[in-house]
Amino acid sequence: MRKKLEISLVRTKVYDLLKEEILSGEIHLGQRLNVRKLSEELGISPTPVRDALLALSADGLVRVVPRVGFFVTELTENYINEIIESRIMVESFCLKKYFDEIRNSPDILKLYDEVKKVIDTENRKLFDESDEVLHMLIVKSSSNKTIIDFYEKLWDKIDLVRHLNKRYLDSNKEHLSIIESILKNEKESAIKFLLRHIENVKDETLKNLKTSKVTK
Ligand code: NI
Repeated sequence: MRKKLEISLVRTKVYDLLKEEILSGEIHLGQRLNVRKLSEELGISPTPVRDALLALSADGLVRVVPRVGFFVTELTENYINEIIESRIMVESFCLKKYFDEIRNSPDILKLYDEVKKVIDTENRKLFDESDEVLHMLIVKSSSNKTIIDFYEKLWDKIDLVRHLNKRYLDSNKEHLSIIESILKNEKESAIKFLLRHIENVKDETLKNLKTSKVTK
């Protein structure tokens, strides 16, 4: 019983560690993840490492090649299109259906200030944070646990491609337009601005994917 608990704790720790290294780019996209090497480096048995990698593959961050091994998911045009389509599906649905909840949320005004702060400071980290808050706010306002769970898993994949969006100051302006439309109670224009924003993110991500393959 106690042994089992320890194994699952180690697995969770390995999972968190690897996930952080993948999302931060410390472990490169497409890089092979060797179970034996990782377990030696971490000083633990291979089992929790393998379990953690399987959990990451269920999240879509790691790819399993049978009889070959584990690899960090490589970004392809198709993969990015899938992420973008899923975003459009969830975010536009939630913005449309839960518009009033979003508009009346106590977080929206705070977010508005944060987004304006990005304009003044041009701080990328601040942008990344407010980006996550805005898109999560739209989805979380649904209070639909199933949709929120789905979107949180999706966000990990969005995180994986986020460094490819270099036009963050333009993205920030788009966020501002979305929020201002919400605050002015202009639902149709908020939806229009959101869709345009996600399309722009897609174009930029695909454009930079083609030029950054070797360097990343
Ligand atoms: Ni955004």
